[in-house]
Amino acid sequence: MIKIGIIGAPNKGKSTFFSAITKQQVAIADYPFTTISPNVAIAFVPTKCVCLELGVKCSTQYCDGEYRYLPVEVVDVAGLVKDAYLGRGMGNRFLDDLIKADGFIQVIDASGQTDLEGKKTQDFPIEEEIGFLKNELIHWLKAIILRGYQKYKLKKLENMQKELSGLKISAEELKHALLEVGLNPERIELDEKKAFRLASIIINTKPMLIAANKADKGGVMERIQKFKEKNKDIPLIASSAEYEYSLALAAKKGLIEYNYAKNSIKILEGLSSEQKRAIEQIKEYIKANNGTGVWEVLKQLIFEKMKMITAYPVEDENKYCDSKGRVLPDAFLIKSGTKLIDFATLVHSDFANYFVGAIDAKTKKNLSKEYIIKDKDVIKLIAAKR
Ligand SMILES: Nc1nc2c(ncn2[C@@H]2O[C@H](COP(=O)(O)OP(=O)(O)OP(=O)(O)O)[C@@H](O)[C@H]2O)c(=O)[nH]1
Ligand SMILES: [Mg+2]
Repeated sequence: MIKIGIIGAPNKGKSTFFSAITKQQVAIADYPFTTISPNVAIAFVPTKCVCLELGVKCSTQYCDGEYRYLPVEVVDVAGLVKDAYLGRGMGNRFLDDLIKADGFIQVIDASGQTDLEGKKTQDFPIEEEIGFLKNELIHWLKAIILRGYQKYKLKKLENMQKELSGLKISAEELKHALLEVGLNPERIELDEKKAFRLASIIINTKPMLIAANKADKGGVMERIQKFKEKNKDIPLIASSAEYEYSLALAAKKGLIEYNYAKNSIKILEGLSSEQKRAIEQIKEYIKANNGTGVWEVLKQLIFEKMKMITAYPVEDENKYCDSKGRVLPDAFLIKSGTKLIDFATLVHSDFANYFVGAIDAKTKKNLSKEYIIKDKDVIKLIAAKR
């Protein structure tokens, strides 16, 4: 399962964001360092299901007849402060673990009402908050790169990659970064400056999106708009984690029906007039902004930045079901460019050893091991009898 890390300075709404998407209750409060140890849970990201196109009905609770909900792991960590890479605050303790995430969401306080330490202020610049985090990540990665340097000094790329295993950097990515810094992948020689540049290139290749949070506050949308006009290349989406959180909570309490894929809210019986007013306010926001922005952040990160696609393995290519007759029972979130044989291995860890062939259930054509999976492919995998 892919892993998404929620990061940022203290008191920005990271845990609210986490709680809103995973429906897990965690500590949330209006002061810095509320979160100490990491929160980990699953969020279900919606995507249009292939059942619509095929004209069938899925036999799974993870499809609502239009959207398929795909599980991703989400991690919410303590707020990062300046010089976290030197051990300040508590950020560094989990940083080593966090880099294993496949993608990142940086939550910032777009209202500018908290500073880099999470303390109350006015008009704190968005660019400073974004820049600070990247700088911390680069310094911290540079330290990791140099920590193991003695083991791959004057040696090859493979030696360096082995030392940095766990960082989820492919040999290709590392080679690209080394060449860009002007280093020889056959004989690696580093100094502080080159290590910094290398770290910077690697951090910049990590898929990341910025949630410009607390956008529900007065004047914040205008503030975000102004920033966007000046910084067209910075990927930033307005969000209200607070509104999404409130909707999730109200739905859990049975006060409303809420479908976050369709942005539909239905107010049920039993709300006090105050609750009703609060929900109506959120409804208006959602209508004006096409959602709370929270799911938009997650969807854009996964489907656009990380270029993930979905594929459906079946056992019957005519009825699109498994051996028990369950229609489209599984959907896999995979990287675009994944080969059929690697998809098969994801479906069954030992499939590669027993692989005989595969059929495209939409066209009924045979597919080779080297076939590159397309989004919303429905595939029958054929294995040899064991
Ligand atoms: N208005 C508004 N307030 C928000 C939003 N998201 C979070 N908050 C508030 O911001 C404060 C901090 O929220 P948390 O989720 O605890 O923030 P955090 O980034 O996890 O904080 P640390 O764990 O201390 O680093 C709380 O008072 C939240 O209610 C939002 O979208 N809008
Ligand atoms: Mg927190």
